Amino acid sequence: MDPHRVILGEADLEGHNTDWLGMVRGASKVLLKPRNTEEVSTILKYCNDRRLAVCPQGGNTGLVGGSVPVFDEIIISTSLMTEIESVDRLSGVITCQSGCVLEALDQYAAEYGLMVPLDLGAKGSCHIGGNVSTNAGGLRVLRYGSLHGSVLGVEAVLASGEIVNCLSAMKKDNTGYDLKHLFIGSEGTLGIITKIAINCPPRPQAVNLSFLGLQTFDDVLTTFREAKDKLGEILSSCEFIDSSSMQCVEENLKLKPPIEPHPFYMLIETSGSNSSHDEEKLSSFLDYALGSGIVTDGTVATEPSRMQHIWSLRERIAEALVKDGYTYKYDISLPHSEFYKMVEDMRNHLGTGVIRCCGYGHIGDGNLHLNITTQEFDKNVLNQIEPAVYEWTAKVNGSVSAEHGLGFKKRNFMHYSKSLGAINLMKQLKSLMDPNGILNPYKVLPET
Ligand code: FAD
Ligand code: 2HG
Ligand code: ZN
Repeated sequence: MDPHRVILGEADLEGHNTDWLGMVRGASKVLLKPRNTEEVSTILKYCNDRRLAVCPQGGNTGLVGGSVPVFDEIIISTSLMTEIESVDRLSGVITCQSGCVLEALDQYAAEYGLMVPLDLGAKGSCHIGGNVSTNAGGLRVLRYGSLHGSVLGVEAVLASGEIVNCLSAMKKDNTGYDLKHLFIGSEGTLGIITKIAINCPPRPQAVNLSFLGLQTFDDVLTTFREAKDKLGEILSSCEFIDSSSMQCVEENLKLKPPIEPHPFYMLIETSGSNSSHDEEKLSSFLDYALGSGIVTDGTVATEPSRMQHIWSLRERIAEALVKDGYTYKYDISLPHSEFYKMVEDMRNHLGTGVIRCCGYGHIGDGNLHLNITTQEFDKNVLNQIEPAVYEWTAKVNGSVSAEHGLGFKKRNFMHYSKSLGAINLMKQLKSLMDPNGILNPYKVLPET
């Protein structure tokens, strides 16, 4: 490999040894940048034969410490694996290498009138391989479903260096076990994903975004239900933000919401193929929502720059929170009936010992982002939050990781959402596919 593809210097490795939140730090001394599947295979075979541990890394935007080494694992970066192999305009399937940056891939899809059915705040740096490896959710799961549905094929390299080609571009393929699903969401512990075939829907020609202010969380739920009923097939996103999250964006990023302060805000997006039809539907939904009082203020954007501003209020909350100091981050699935009670209970429980305890997220998917911040890490605060937050989630049959995965930080909490039998089967699969345990060790599976 040429020297530009083997990174050895401590300074050059610093950013790759540290996660996006700046909370998890490893001490790798080597980062390799393969260009293709064969090179990934050669590297893994070499490492496996010598029992050298590796950490696959995409855009390093993961939020659970899975993308950085724990000790001195060799980092294998997909940053040079950016080739797009094919686009089928009729079926909508794009086949590409795993290092394509999500936003760049989506821009490429746009040239063919298609869109990548996944969007998230980290789109400018995350890789499609990282997205698939974490089964990232994001802003449009409500409309397009999860990557388990959109990803049609995966090519991956096992720890031994063996290449597993499950790169079908067919919408239907029932020939035996659907092995690609093992790689989707396994966070680099079962193989390194080298190529992906993803189903891309037509790019919508008409997009409208409304930003709403609401007085109670019950109103948020009613508005979501009404939006599903009244907007039907054109509803493409339904997100919520509480006032504490919005205050954080205002204070730390100096962004301003387009309406007066409210206890809750919602973003409701429609996407379709006929603007007058969509606008009519959205305006009759808004007339209803404002007329019945479930929404007390709102604005609609159709121009790209206004939509972008409104989206940034939502997408940049994670960045705003980091500026408070230390963030205790929880990404949980909850039944809608219990959704905001979790934030209120936690806020009461923590009292004034924290900067903020806020909730926002993908209300359309039942996915709450509960975030608590303090100036610096405080063990007492952590002990007040955990394990209470996980016990609370388990009691209502929620999930302790809705979309970010388990990585290094959450692996020991898996049992709150998975049975012992399921965890044991996962361990058996890991032993079968990576018998020497070289692939992203200390991640996903619990320590004991
Ligand atoms: P990395 O962070 O580099 O890696 C993530 C995991 O995947 C690691 O375990 C790594 O080892 C593994 N991995 C990476 N590439 C491969 C590969 N080719 N083969 C095998 N394993 C691999 N997530 C959501 O689900 N929804 C959101 O809305 C969302 N918004 C975000 C917003 C911001 C601002 C940020 C910073 C993060 C957000 N995330 C969100 C977290 C999310 O998991 C990622 O951003 C994204 O999916 C990770 O992609 P990445 O390329 O950065 O992967
Ligand atoms: C989002 O939806 C991301 O903005 C990040 O998943 C959530 O940081 C978080 O809590
Ligand atoms: Zn999210």
